[in-house]
Amino acid sequence: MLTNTISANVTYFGDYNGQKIDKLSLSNGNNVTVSALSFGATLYEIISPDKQGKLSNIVLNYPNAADYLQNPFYVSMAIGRTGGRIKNAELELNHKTYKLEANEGTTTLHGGPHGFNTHIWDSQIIDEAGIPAIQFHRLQRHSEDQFPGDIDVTITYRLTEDNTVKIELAATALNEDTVFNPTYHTYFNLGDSDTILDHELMVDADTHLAFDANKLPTGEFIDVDNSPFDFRKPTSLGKAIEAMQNTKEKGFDDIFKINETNQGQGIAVLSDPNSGRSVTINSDRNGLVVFTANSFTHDHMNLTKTNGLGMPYEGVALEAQNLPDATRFNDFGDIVLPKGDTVAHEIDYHITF
Ligand code: FUC
Repeated sequence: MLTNTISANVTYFGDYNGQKIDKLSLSNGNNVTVSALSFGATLYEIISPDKQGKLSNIVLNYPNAADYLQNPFYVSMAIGRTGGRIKNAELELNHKTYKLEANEGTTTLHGGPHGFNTHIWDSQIIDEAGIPAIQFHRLQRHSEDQFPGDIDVTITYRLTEDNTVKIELAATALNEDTVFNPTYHTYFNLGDSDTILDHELMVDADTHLAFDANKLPTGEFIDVDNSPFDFRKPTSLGKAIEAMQNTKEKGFDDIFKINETNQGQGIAVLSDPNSGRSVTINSDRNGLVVFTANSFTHDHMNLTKTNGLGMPYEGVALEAQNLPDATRFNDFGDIVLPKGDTVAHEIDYHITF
């Protein structure tokens, strides 16, 4: 029988608004550690060896809980109920329109101003047949975020012996039909450099979404063929970002539609040739947001990696989710969670070094 090497640890991280924040960690026998905070169910760090065995954190983070809400970038936080933008803060469901709260002009972004990332979650280490896992739980109520009905949400982190971090996001609709399209806003930087310009990215997507001026999807899909959006083979992020310098965004803040042929061989692979580290992302959802942190600023970004300053391209957020605002379009996939039903979505990061 194989011996379980996964161990768990809980430490005090700091205070937020007078409340105690815990940091919960899992480690395996290969010196890989994943830690998450009860504040926002935030993915705080993934420590991984490089090809020489040197340990570094490969996920952007901040030293204090309060730093996380000082800017609009959702650094590695849990996002829900719905990732991405909802037009006019109006959720279409069952031929009705539900008025939500806007938090970006007239748009609801990433679950609105009272989404998953803004709360302190109940947290514990659980035992699953002798293997520890991290579990976060809370009731997200209609009275908090104006989405229809209350949902009971559980987020579970698992770490495997072969260096996969598995994050499961599960919800039960308690009293009304609602929507559930959560994600993790994980920013990776796999190396020792301040930016991800030396990284390579593969995304299994033939198309990406067209947007209007408010970054809201128009419903059209654009072929990646012959464009800087073609990441179907591993592609230099530095070169692709250079090819975007004539755009307003000066990089990527885009939503790729994952090919239906994907069968768990990785919807995306991010690699850093210098450190030898690589992350393969798996998810059963039909979308991936790629945000290359183009608009990161120096101010209000007390990032650990760059000692208190942020900078463009410091990380790349890879957000596995269903295509956004999906109830408005016929072919964007199903995010409806009927009353009484439970759904679970998993996002996996398999690390090699
Ligand atoms: C991504 C982007 C948004 C926003 C956010 C922090 O989800 O699509 O534009 O900047 O990250």
